Order: sequence, then C-alpha cells, then structure tokens
Amino acid sequence: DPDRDTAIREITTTIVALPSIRRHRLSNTEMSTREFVLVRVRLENGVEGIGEAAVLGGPRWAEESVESIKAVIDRYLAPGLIGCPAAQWAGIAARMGRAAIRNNAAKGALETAILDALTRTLELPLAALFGGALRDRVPVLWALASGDAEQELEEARAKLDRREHRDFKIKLGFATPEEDIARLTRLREGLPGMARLIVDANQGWSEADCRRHLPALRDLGVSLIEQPLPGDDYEGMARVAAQSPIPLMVDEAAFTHREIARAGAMGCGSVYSLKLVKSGGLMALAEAARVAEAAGMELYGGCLLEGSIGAAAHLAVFASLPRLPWGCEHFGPRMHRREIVRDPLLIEDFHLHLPTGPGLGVELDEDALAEFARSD
Ligand code: MUC
Ligand code: MG
Repeated sequence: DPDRDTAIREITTTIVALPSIRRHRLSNTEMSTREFVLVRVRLENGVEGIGEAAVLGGPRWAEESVESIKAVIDRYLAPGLIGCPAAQWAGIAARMGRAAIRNNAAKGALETAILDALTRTLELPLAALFGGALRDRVPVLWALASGDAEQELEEARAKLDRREHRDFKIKLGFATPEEDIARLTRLREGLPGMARLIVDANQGWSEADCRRHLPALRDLGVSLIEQPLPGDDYEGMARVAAQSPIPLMVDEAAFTHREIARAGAMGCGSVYSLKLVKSGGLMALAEAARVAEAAGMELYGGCLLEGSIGAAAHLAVFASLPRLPWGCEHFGPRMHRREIVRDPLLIEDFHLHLPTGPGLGVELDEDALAEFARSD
C-alpha cells in the first residue's frame, strides 16, 4: 500500500548556526552567524526528507525566530502529521493551517521535507511536482551588504572575475539616503563589468525619501527598487511606483495570495519577490507565482539567505516557472564558511545550477551537522 509506505513516521527539528563569511547588513537587522532550523521527516519506508526554515538576524525580517519555528513545529505542527501519507500534501497543508496561523517559515520547511521524502521515494526530482524543470540553471545575483564601499568593490570584483555573478543587489537603509547614494555611485563607477544593479531598502525609506532620491537612482542606472517603504503602506508604494521611472519590487508587503493580488491591483510594484518564508510552502510558492503574474507583476526568485537545502527547494519551483525574467538571488550557499550538505549547489557562469538526483538533490553531511547544531 503506497500510502502506508509513505506515511510520516517521525519529524525532528534542529537549530543550526553557521558562521557567515562577513557581516550582512539590512535596514532593520544584521547577522554574522546564520541560524536556521533543519527539519527532518522520516517516512514508514525509511526514506528521509529535509527542509530548511530561514530567519534573518532573529525575529526581525519577519516575526519568526529559530526558537519559535522549532517550538511551533515540535509542539503544534508535527504531532498532527504523524501517520499522514506524504502524497496528500493538500490535506497536510490544511492540517498545518488549522494548527497554526502564519508561521510560514516553519510550515514551508516542514512541507519541503515531506515533499523531498516523497520524491526521493518516487525517484523523481522535486521539480516534477511542479510540472518539471523548464531550465537546468537560473541566473543568480550577489548581494553587497557590508556597507563599506571599498570592501564591497573588492568582493564584487572577485565575483565578476570568477564569472559567478554580474548582477548585484545593494542593501540600503542602514545609512542615510545621501550616504547610500554616495556608496552606490562609488560601486557603479568601480564596477564597469556590473550588469543589473538592484537596490533593496527593506522598508527603510519614506515616501519623501523616494521623491528626493529616485532621480539619482535612475541616473545610476538602477534596474529595480525593492520594498523602499514600510510593507503595510500600499498607498504610498502605489504613489511612488506611479511616478518612478524604475520598476518597484514588492517584498515584505505581500506574503499571502490576497496580499499579492491586492499589491498588484493597487499598482504597488511591477515585480514580485517569491520566497518560501512568505508563502509557507512550496505548493503555495508556485501558486504565488501565478497570482503575481495575473496581478500584473513580473517574477523574481527571492531568498532569505538560505543555504543549499533551502536554495534547492526554491530552485525546484523556479525551474518550473514559464517566465522568470529577473532570475534569482540564491547566493546564500556562498555566504557560509561551511555548509551542512555534502554537495553545495554549484554557481558557475553567472547561474545557479539545479542539483540532479531525486528529491531536493542535496545530501546532509552528518559530521558538519553535528558540529554546527546549536546545543542551547
Ligand atoms: C530581502 O529582504 O530581500 C535577501 C537577500 C538579502 O541580501 O537580504 C534578503 C532579504
Ligand atoms: Mg527584500
């Protein structure tokens, strides 16, 4: 009986803390160690699946923290899923929805692990569940976020020289807009090989800041402005977008399908950043892409600095999308000094390559996991 063989037997969670290559700054948070929750799901047939629940510098990018994610999974989500057949993912998502509202990173990692185990059992790549991969690699940008222009120039030049990244996302909002523009100018001048220049203010600018500084961003050849205003200021974003010569990208403003539809209908932006931690599941992530496109937004493959496990999960969906004009930003696997997988994802020729093999296509490194599992 396939349903009995693929019933969920056990779910475990581990908080992992990996050292980053450098401090990563955002308008409202920063991190030097990346913490996440590893979710492991074992089926009755013995097959194990894995998933990654990401946060960024504590409960600051969104409300979830590694501690809350672990507690919500262990106490509220996991018990109701024991015995559920892995192929019944719609029923599993409904059960999780009844057990806890939001908690999207927790739900997303749990669903990833279940679908990984299911597709490993079926000996299919995870992308098969989303219609199959339409591409085997996705363009990938690199984020500059130390705030020190000279360090950022050196970092970006190394990426260009190694042909790993030519598109860059510059994090703004932890300095004044004037300081940000000076830093951007320095980066633009110092990096003639840069292709796309994207900026993300992580809700740190006001509407007046946008009015004052959009012309300078246009003169610097900025391709995309991500979430300049607070996520709940739909009216402000719509006013800024209406007068901006540069497309705006909706990030923190829209998690649910209804928020995406509303942001699109109100004209808050013309690009949407897809993220597992916003959608709360890979199935919902694939749906979010359809909703965003139907609401008039182009698609961008967003991240929350996931490592290879979370990046592979996103890639399974991204690879199946008919259109992904902005590529993705899953540079996370290169933000760590060490990873907990044996086969970190490959970045080559400015693209992130889809792993091969069944399921997610990445394998846990138990020794590294033991080393970096957080004990407290
Ligand atoms: C965000 O807001 O986009 C993704 C890349 C990065 O540098 O920060 C994150 C979150
Ligand atoms: Mg963002």
